[in-house]
Amino acid sequence: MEYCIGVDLGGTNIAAGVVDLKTRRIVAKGSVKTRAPRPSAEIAEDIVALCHSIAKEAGATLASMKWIGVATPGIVKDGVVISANNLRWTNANLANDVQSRAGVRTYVANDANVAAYAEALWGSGEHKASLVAITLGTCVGGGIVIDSKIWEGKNGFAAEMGHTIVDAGGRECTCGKRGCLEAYASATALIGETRRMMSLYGDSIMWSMVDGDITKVSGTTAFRAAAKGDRAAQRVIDDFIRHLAIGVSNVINILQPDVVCIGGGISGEGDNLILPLRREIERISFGTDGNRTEVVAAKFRNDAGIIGSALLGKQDEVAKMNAELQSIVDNFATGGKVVYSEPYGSGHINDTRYVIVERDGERREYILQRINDNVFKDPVSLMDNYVAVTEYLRKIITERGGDPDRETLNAIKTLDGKSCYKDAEGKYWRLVLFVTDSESYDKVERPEQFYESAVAFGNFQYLLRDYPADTLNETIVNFHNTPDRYRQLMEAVAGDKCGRLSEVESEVEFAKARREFAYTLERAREEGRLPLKVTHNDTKLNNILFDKKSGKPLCVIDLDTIMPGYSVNDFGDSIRFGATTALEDEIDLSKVNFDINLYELYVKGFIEGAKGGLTEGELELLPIGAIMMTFECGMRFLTDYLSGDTYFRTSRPRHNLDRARNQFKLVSDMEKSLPEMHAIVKKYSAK
Ligand code: ADP
Ligand code: GN1
Ligand code: MG
Repeated sequence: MEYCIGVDLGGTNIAAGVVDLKTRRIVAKGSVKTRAPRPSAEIAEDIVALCHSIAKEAGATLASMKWIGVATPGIVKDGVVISANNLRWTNANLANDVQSRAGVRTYVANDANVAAYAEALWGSGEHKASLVAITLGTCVGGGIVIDSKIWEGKNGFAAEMGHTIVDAGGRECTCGKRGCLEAYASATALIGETRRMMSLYGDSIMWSMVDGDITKVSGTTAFRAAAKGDRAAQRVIDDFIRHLAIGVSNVINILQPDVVCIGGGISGEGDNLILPLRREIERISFGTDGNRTEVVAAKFRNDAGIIGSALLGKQDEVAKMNAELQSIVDNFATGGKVVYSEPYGSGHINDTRYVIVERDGERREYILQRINDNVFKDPVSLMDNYVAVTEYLRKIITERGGDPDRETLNAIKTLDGKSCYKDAEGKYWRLVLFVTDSESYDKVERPEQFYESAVAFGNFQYLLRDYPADTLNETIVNFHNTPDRYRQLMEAVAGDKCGRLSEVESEVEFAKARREFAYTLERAREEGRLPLKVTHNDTKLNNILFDKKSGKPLCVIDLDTIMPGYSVNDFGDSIRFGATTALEDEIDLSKVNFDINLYELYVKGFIEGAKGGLTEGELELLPIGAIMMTFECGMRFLTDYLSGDTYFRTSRPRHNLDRARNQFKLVSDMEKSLPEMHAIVKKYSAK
């Protein structure tokens, strides 16, 4: 659970929400009246009470929150509200007032900065290094985020875009100066101008739109009328966009950010606003075509305050993480500045991060992985396999005119020519080209997708049919030796290190009843009915990357366990993960059922992909491989549960036990379907 709280402190209401950083959802929400003006300590009391109540509603406690973030009006520097007119505060140490009462690390920032932060991390600035947000509301606010950090300026006054001057000596602004952007581009200004033009043009259709009542004019009136060809309205809009474009262009010419995002109520106009605004900005600002600052409408509206403030703690986290990752990336040949990083994927073994690295003004995407040295005892010989196999595949892909940067993995060499970097603590890291525009799935989303993944895994084996098996290192000894996995389970049962045995007795019985079965493939091998081949050994659906555009399989990944093995196990591992109605993590076993239709699709694809490369013995043993891998995986989860969850990554208590039960449920289903499973293999191998 990664929960934190975002508080949106306004002049009238205090709204707060518990935000789940993993799912990006607000899981509980609440609000109370601000009753300003009151001292910061009093308001902090109410904020903390509200935080307690929403934490409870989210099924958690305040103490379990990672942090609290608060968005406040006014000028803020390092958690202190220097001044806030509508709260009547000067130098209020709100961060401290909340933190000391809540006992949870608290961050405070200006509300426009917070809205910019939501947008930068989870909105239009996601994966970008810099974003400037301009909020068009009653006032015009702004926020600057660079490398996931809000720029407050030396005194907290930064990003006051509304008071940059777009017309020297022009309209009077509420701040007392003349010609400020706010006097032209706020909702207030837009409404004022709409009314003024209506007074000048009695024949404007805007009059009928407001039933002749000028007090009914809103920020959308002129936009709607202009879309219908009303000239007076068009003049309002042109004037509005011209000034806004000057304001935005000034920002672009100074900062050249990746993104400028326009928020606030008026941004709801969408393309009616953004398209002409972009045209005008392109005309008057610097930038090269194809590589200009993007100008977009904000993704977040009402929840920007809660989401953005809930994310405030990321500033410290990201800075720390980037510094750590930087010291790793610096050792690779195509190093550069780490401008972005985030945990990535749902693998159970390695520590995987997506990173963006900038070098010579160009950004490149990578996957940076800390190789799990608890699982892989010799990461260097693992990387020898990895590099040898990927170079072999690269050649084949290049020869047949494919894209070797996307159709296979590519490890970047370290400065001293090695394929992974060993840090001062003895941890091993690899940097791999990120396969662009790709995604992986934890569950089959479309049946054809499963069929296609079967062709891809079958074909992967086919491509490696001539690869010299004896040159490969065994990265995990006895990896898919099921009798040995059974032995390990019995050892864990006998040791009962964590006192969990009483909880899993029926699962242990389930395994014991299949002791003989565990030997089936090893016996077939001894009897010469099952050849050893170069196999992948971890053929879960999420170890294939699909092209985001075409939806087709692009690249087989997770090459840590390429070793001599049985093709029927590669087949079986895909079945246990994919030919089911639920995720591997599903707790409700009534939802976990073997899906024979998906099984059939996979059989068809795997046999096709193998291009006649499967022997009669292998074909006959495919259904056994499916049950074997499911049984083996269930035993592995159970063993790990009994041993204290040291192998597979878990994110909740009993996670491995739930997974074991899930797999055993599938084993039972498959056992019942075995005759049908054989018949299906026959159907497709006869062709
Ligand atoms: P694990 O052994 O922990 O499963 P993986 O190597 O499979 O580690 O990586 C975990 C996840 O990261 C994958 O399921 C995939 O979503 C993503 N991933 C890994 N390598 C790449 C890559 N080169 N490009 C894009 N995504 C990748
Ligand atoms: C692990 O690495 P990942 O998450 O793709 C495991 C597989 C298991 C699988 C269960 C090296 O796969 O063997 O079948 O979890 N990989 C290793 O989901 O042990
Ligand atoms: Mg994986």
